[in-house]
Amino acid sequence: MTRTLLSRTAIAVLLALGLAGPAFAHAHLKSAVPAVDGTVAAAPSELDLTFSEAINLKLSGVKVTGPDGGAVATTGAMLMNADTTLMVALPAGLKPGSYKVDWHALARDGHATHGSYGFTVKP
Ligand SMILES: [Cu+2]
Repeated sequence: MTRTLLSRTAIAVLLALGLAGPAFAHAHLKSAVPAVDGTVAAAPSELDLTFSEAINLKLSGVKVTGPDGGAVATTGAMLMNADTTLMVALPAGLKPGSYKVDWHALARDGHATHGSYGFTVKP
């Protein structure tokens, strides 16, 4: 009796773990505009970061560093595409050079992820 109950519990736990896997994935950066490590001919007016999962706007964000090492002010962060794409506006007329984007994201399962990439604005 006890043994049957234990194995039933074990099976239930294994099933729950197996089913929980895909539903509780972390938010990984899938793509970005401008592209990760890409070069653009004109100064972009916004950044779009698309994640593998829906993210929490208040607990996600980006820090952009310009060619001179200074912080670039971003504004108007919002989510699109069923909350998987984070969009932030950039100041007009970004100077040519290399930019670094440090991002952090909180997925709906409560897991935080972060990373960084660069993009270049052509002279
Ligand atoms: Cu997760």
